[in-house]
Amino acid sequence: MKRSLLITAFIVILLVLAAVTLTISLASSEVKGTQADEAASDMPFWKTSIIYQAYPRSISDELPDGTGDLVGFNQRPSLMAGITSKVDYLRDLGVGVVWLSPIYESPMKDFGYDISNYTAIDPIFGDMDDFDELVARFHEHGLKVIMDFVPNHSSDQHEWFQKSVRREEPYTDYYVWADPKGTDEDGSPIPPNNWLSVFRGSAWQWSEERGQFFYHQFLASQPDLNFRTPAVREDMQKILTFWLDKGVDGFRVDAVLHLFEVKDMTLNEPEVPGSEDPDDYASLNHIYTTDLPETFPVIRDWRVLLDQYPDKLLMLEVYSNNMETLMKYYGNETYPLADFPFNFLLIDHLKNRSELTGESLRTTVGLWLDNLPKGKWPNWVVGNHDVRRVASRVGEDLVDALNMVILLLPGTPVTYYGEEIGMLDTFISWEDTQDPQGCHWGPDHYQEHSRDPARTPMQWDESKFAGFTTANSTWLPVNPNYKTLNVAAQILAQTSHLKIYRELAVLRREEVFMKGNVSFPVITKDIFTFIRHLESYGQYLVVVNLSQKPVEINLLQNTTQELPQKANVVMRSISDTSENTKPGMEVPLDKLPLTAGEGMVLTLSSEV
Ligand code: TEU
Repeated sequence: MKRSLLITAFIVILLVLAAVTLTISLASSEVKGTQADEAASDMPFWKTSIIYQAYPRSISDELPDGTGDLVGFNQRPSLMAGITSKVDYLRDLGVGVVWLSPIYESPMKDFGYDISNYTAIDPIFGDMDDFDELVARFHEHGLKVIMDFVPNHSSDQHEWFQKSVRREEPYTDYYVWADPKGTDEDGSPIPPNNWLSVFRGSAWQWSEERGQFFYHQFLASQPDLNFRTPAVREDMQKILTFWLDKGVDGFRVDAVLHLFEVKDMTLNEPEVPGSEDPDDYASLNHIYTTDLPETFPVIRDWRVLLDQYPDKLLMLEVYSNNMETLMKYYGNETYPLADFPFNFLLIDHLKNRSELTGESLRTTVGLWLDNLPKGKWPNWVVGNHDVRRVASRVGEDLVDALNMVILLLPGTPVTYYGEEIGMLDTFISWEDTQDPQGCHWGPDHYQEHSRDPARTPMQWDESKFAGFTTANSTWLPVNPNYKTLNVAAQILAQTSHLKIYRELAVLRREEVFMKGNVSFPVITKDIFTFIRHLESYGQYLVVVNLSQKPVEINLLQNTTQELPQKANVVMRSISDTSENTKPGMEVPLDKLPLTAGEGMVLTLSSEV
């Protein structure tokens, strides 16, 4: 009797203790959450969030026709239900903003970047109700939605173009039309100048019906709109207003550099010395067709329009490596333009592993930070739908480290779908090639130019077609590595790229990452490091081994600033299985072992 009483008392004490511990831990996690939210509360959403680029053709296919779509889980319940059904995944991933590549009505010659109706959803993705539901569901879960906006050109199937060809007012000057320079010996009209398409060959296409050439910076089925025509600008304002009124949270603007061309169509662009292929866009210096000063008032109008709504994001695609050119697109304090032009410097820099060193990475990161106009905010991009996947370019071993770098440097990271699980390029045969840029280079050179390898379906699980569709085929092949490289496997695994990514997404919400400053204490050929520091909020050290071999480094010897003897590991790349550097452990900074390509995040306890 006595014994059973004792046992009961013991159990009661245990239960009370467990309840107290649970309450304390809940309370402390609440405190942590509140702190993070406070850190974010006085900053616009796009500064505190990760932006996730969803390429809608390749996220999830519900309809199912082998191409991804938007349709909502509620409307057509199914295991696979378009992007909308991935809202929980995205929220759990820790991203705050989802940028959708174009979903407008389109003949899909350039996979949505050729728009035939700017205010309609292409049936391949669903309809306007599906879109409204996507926005509602995303907003419900605290996610923002950014639309891709493609003002430089429309599809040749757009009503405006059809009417422009026929010189129907007010559309006559909606596009860039020019008379021929003359006729060749066969009597064919000669284009007005030597301007080239980004996708190869002349940028001029003859219209028999109108008896003039039209200009196309990209495909001939993507005629350039004429921004010198006020009605075009007004229509673009109306289109933006339409989507803003629907509740979208901002825009990513396509091909901004190409918005204007000089008025004088007799001017030829100078050739780049030594270029051998006259059809290659890179063979000319694009002084008359890119980055014209007329662009800025147009962007300014968009900024002003967006500012009539609370909290809207404007980000611009400006492909340039000229810092002065790039920074102009931020505008300045009295003439604000974009919240940011994308920072593609890392994409350019991370072409392959052989050129990647701690020093070169430091220089590239510094280029953006040091040139940033006063009060402006950085951003970091390592991949998108126009380039090969970063894990294929520089090596799978660097996946975690690069996510640490872009998520923990000051500024907004942009993640291209699949980067969180380390997706790789998919080999696409010439027969399967879809991308017009690849097709234009022909069977011998398509591989160097095709963008298809980075656009293949998201790898969700190990079921057929990686859980992307129940159709019998997919618009681009699924990467054969999907059986092992997929979201479900990485959720189950004890350590995975996905888990690291999720942890990073939580960590970066701390005040020190939102508001702290950055320094680069140790930079060598192999090693890239940075410290994030905020007075009275502590400091974090990120260390990356860019070499392809394991190293043991002495950070204390090579440092430009005082470092403590020891630090505590917060997280490390999944390749590191050492018993001595497990998260939570104290490690010596004069003898820090790192695997090839490893990234490690540490806390420095003492102020330095
Ligand atoms: O890319 C356009 C763009 O700016 C680049 O292609 C750039 O012109 C080139 O790299 C210069 O060397 C956007 C989209 O991202 C792309 O997918 C589309 O194909 C293109 O516009 C046309 O809309």
